[in-house]
Amino acid sequence: MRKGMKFEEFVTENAEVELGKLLLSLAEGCKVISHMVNNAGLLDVLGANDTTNVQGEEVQKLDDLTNKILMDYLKASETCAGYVSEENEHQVTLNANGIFTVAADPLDGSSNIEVAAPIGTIFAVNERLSPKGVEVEDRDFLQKGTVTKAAGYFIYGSSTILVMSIGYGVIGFTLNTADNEFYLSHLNITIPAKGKTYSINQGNVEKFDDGLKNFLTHCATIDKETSRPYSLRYIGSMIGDIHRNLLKGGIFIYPANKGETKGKLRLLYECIPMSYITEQAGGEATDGNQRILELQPTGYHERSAIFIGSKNMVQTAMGFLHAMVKQ
Ligand code: AHM
Ligand code: MG
Repeated sequence: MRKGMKFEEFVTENAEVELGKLLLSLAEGCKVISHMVNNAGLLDVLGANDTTNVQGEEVQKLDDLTNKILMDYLKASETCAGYVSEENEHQVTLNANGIFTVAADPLDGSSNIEVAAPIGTIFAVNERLSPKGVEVEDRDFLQKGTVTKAAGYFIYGSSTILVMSIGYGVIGFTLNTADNEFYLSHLNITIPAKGKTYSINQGNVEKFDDGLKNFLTHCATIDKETSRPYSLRYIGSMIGDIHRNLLKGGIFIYPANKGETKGKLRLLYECIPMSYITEQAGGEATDGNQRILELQPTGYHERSAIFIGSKNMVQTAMGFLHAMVKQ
């Protein structure tokens, strides 16, 4: 594996043939999405669709378009049996003879579309459990993150970058706008064990449990030895925040409100793929009690609290949450 190699070359040399076909199709679809996002102001794609998704959220035109693009390209892969996403209430069979399923958030952070902040596509690939030749079933998708076959995200920021793992560490490919090809740009991404950044919607602080409030106070307390106070960085786009923390170190938190156990972010196509990538890069991800990858999904659109990022920071946060650390 060498820097500068084409994504296609990487896939041919490193992934099983069937998985390779799926990943190549996905990347082709995301090139189209990247172009659309980059030129959004010039195309008639900004704004809402006048519809709501299964979660009652306003659907942006780009949410809908990107969902359709992903479905078309994954169908063309011939190896992707089925698809579920933030925009689809139920699973869709794409290729009855396919052997994988994909759970995706086609355009995460879509409230940032109109302000040109980073947004992205998140995906997780599983092996289907039902027999080939028939429609896909719930069990093909509702699998723990510990058996994820591949996962990653495309970030559409100042560059378009694909960050992914097929179970052997994390690498990144940058889209070269000159020839519209992805090239290996980030070899062996590892998240620093300590970071100096915390990412959380601090505006919700009154809804947080005391343990979390104490952790946030800890982050903002001056202490030269541990380089505190840490910097608060929150874009409102999970992909943007986690991508930064993955490369530079940090913790991203989307907690449950006081007295609740679920947060805002969806387990299947947001928390599991981002946790898979983070663990593959040497970091940690938990819902506050359990490793995210060990949670058994029970519904496509189920939510989870998440604390994800640098090992030491996640562990310190858990200490505060469980009141094992005094300030
Ligand atoms: P979306 O999938 O509808 O775009 O929502 C998910 C996004 C995340 O990317 C981000 O971290 C979070 O919502 C921000 O939520 P909030 O505005 O409550 O802080
Ligand atoms: Mg999302």
